[in-house]
Amino acid sequence: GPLQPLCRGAFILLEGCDRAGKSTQAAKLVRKLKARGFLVEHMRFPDRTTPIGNMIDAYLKSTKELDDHAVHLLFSANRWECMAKMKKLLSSGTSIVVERYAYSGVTFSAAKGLELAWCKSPDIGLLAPDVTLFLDLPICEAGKREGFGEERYENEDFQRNVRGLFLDMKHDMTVGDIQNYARKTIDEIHGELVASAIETIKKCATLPLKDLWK
Ligand code: NYM
Repeated sequence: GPLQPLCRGAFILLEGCDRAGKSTQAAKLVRKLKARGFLVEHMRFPDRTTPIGNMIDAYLKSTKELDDHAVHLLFSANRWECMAKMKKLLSSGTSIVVERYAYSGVTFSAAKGLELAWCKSPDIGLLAPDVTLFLDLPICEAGKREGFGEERYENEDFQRNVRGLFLDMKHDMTVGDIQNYARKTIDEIHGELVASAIETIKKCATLPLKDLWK
């Protein structure tokens, strides 16, 4: 008989400035999706567990200095080295909830003054997210959160620049849709993320995977 089309998983991306609640929300989202019977894995960038990720970790903790361009390329390489795993998961029907991706890559480096087009180019052709959910917490709130200031980039002026650059990329991130999550409770945000994630999983099940910025 005719072959059943294989349902692929969805690539669900959470983006935002530092301390916006991405880790909290990603963990809650993954737990909820699993409880509803979906196959899902949680990933985050940078993936600090690989040799490239080790270098990035040392840079973020300021135990190592690196040229801005060089570290930008390391962040991108850290995504490329995960492509095979991500493609395999998605094609076998497992969805992935990912914290940060190329949008963080571009905004953080562009906020240092690197040219936007140059920043985007090493990430062209990565897997494209099916939906990008931007957690937009006001920077003054993020600055009050526990741990803010521990790592490189965690100061309010820099984060304000990063946020502006994220907002400039809104149109581009609308592979799915971007929403304003400011001034809502953890549970309200969670509810919206669950709804978007499930809608995306259903919508993408039989669509081909896409390439980023191509
Ligand atoms: N970051 C993250 C970048 O500068 N470029 C990138 O490509 C990515 C993925 O690393 N301040 C920055 C943003 C964060 C820092 O992120 C580490 P996290 O989510 O705190 O582990």
